[in-house]
Amino acid sequence: MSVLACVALGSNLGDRLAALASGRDGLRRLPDTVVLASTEPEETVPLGGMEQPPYLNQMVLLETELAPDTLLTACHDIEDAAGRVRREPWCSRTLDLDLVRYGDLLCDTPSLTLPHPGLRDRSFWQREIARLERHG
Ligand code: PH2
Ligand code: MG
Ligand code: MG
Repeated sequence: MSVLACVALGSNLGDRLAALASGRDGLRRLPDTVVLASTEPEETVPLGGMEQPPYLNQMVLLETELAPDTLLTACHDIEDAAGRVRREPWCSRTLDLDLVRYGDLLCDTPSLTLPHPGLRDRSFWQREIARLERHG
């Protein structure tokens, strides 16, 4: 059974556009997954109170047969392949892929909360999802 999922991409280090492109490529290569639509990259003010460069953010709509935890692990593998170094939470990153929605699934486990809790206060994610929903 396939599910519509939203993955948020973010980058604020190095060549941000190239990082987002490698994230989209990684998603396109996933098995049993089709990228249906992406929003245009948009520059956003860094959230979280740490001094850091501005982000480019983008949202991708997928149709996937992967289970949510499998999709999340695949997102982390794509981040690692883009050279992401994990330091403290909310620090600058070459590429961040967050699973924001997985169909209508609600879950709250130590490794995955759906919908992503950041959706409540990230107006750019809400706006991007609204654009993707218009895609049909
Ligand atoms: N991601 C963060 C921390 N702060 N700020 C913006 N504008 N965009 C992000 O994607 C973002 C952030 C940690 O994941
Ligand atoms: Mg994030
Ligand atoms: Mg993340």
